[in-house]
Amino acid sequence: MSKIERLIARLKEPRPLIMGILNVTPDSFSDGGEFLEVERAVAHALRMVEEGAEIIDIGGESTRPGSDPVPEEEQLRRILPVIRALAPELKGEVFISVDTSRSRVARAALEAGASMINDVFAGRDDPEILKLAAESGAPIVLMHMQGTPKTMQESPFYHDVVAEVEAFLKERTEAARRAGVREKQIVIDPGIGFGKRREDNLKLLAHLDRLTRLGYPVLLGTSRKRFMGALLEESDPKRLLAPTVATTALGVWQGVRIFRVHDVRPNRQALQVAWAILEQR
Ligand code: HH2
Repeated sequence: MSKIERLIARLKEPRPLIMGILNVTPDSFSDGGEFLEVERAVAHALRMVEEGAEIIDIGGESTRPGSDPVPEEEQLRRILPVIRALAPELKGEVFISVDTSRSRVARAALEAGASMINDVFAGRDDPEILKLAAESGAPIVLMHMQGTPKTMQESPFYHDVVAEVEAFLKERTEAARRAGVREKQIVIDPGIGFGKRREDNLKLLAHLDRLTRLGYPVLLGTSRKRFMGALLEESDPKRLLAPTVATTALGVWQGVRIFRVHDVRPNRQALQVAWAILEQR
C-alpha cells in the first residue's frame, strides 16, 4: 500500500485523530516566527508526533484575518526544505499535509513527501488543485470561508449559518467530484473563524453533527482561535488551551474525525477520553 492509500485507510476508521499545526510563517496569529528555521520546524513536528499527532499540517502562508496572500515562490521557499527534511524522519503511520490553496505549491509538496492537501479555499482560489487531488489520489480538505482572509472579518453575515455552511460544503464536494476527486479522498471543514461572527462559530460548534452526517470525515480547527478569546476576555491566544480542549471533546462527541491543533498532547488526551466514553454508548 502506498502512503496515500494508508492515509485514506486511516481516514476511513471512525477513531478520531490529531493533526498538529506547523506554521512556517513569520506572522501566524499565535505562533508566527517560531518555526521559520528548518531545524526548529522539524524538531517541533517530531515533538508533536511524539505527543500523538498522526498528521502534520505544514503551511507557509498565514490566513489570519487581514492577511495578504503569500506568493507561491515564497510559500515553496518556506515549506519545501521542511517537508524534505521531515518526511524521511516520519516512521510508521504519520503523514504530512500541506496547507495551501495553490496547486503548484501542493504539487511540489506532494512530490517532496506530503500525502494530503489542506485547502482553506476549497478549490476556489486555484481550481487546478482539485485536478491535482484527482490525479494524485491524495486526500483533500475542503473548508468553508465567507470572503477572503484579507476581508473576511469585516462584516460576515448569515441568515442560517449551519444551513449555509452545509450547502457550501455540498457544492464544493460536488465540484471536487466533477474534477475527478473520489469520495474517499474528501474531508470537509466548517472553517471556524473564517468569515464568521462569534455566534456563528458557536452555532457551528453546536451543530457539528449536521456536518458529520454528510458522510465525509469532518476536520475541526478551533485551536487558540479568537472567538474563544472574545468570550473569555483573553487576548493571549496561548492562554486558550483549556477552551480548545473543551471544543475537542465536544467535537469527538459529534463525530468529528480530525482535530487541527497547536497543542497536541492535551488535545490528544481529551480526544482519547471522549472517544472511550463515546464508545460506551
Ligand atoms: N485554520 C487556520 C489555518 N488553516 N485549515 C483548516 N482546514 N481548518 C482551519 O480551521 C484552519 C486551517 C488558521 O490557524 P493557524 O494556522 O494557527 O493560523 P494562521 O492562519 O495565522 O497561520
